Amino acid sequence: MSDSPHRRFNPLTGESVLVSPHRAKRPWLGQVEKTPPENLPQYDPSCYLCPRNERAGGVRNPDYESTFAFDNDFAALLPDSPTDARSDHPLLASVPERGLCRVVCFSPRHDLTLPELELAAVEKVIATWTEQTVDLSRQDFIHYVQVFENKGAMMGCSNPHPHSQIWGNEFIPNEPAKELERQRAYIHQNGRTLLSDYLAEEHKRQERVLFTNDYFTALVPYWAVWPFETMVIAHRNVAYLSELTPAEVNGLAEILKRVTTRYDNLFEIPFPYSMGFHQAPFDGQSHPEWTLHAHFYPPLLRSATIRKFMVGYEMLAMPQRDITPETAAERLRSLPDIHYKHRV
Ligand code: H2U
Ligand code: ZN
Repeated sequence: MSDSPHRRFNPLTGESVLVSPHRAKRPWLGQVEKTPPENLPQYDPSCYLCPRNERAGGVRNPDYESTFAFDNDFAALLPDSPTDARSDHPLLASVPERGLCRVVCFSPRHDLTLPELELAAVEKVIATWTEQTVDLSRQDFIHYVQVFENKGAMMGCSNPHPHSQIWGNEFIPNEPAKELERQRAYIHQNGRTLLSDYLAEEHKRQERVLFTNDYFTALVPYWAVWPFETMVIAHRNVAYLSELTPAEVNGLAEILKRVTTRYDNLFEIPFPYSMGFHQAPFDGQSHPEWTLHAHFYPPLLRSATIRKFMVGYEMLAMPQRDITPETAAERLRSLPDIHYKHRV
């Protein structure tokens, strides 16, 4: 089946993807991307995220030595938006939404990305995401916290200085809302969590698993849409970053470093992606159905300069992919764990 066109179902969202493996060899005369800049300086005086520099809003960054979190100067959500304005027609529906947005710098070094950081520094990044999640979730109007990283100009990232964002929302956003509904329905029907059953099946088959340690597994999901999409899934049934033990944080850091190193090694460039963690909502309910996981969505398709476009059929009908998730997993598995910049 995997060589002929078929549809795959994503049990986390309830949506499907069309897989057309026979199309992978079609010629490309379309847009070619610029490769990301290499050999950045350790400190850039014009960077608004480097230590001691002034940001766009006029605030000066401290002389920070590991991670650094601050309130986004151009926040998409505000804590004090008026809550009374409602629309007066069901076809013109809107509700006010409050929230808080933060930026988290991974390192004072302008030139280092996640795969190039020491393991202890990646653990520190996870600790900061965790603290910030806990801090935002303490606000009574925040019911969901989204940790995410845009990496590379191709993904709309505004600055190569390694950083991520955290948005705390009043309402559960679309993607986590779909996952909540699907994971809930699954545990009600089966008495087990969706992602633990999925992990067990993937470990049995070994077709899409990239690597695993005692606490986390990285794999190309069966229903992946982006060519080299991956997921990192917790082995234990935890719903929040704050539930991770020190050993699990260490395991997560190791897996994140390995995934991003393989990505960079694939085309020997700082590999662009959007990634983020899906934690359970902070809605005052318990979430036994939820398994903590991360998604990586990288846009590149067949080289450092040819990306996948989500246009045409994807915009009007449904997502479609050419290379199979199994082929993508095979390619990522075959790459070394040593970053190409560190190779002797
Ligand atoms: P990206 O992850 O898309 O690069 O976003 C960086 C964020 O940094 C962006 O949301 C914020 C922007 O609003 N920012 C500041 O908060 N202060 C600045 O001085 C510039 C950018
Ligand atoms: Zn910088």
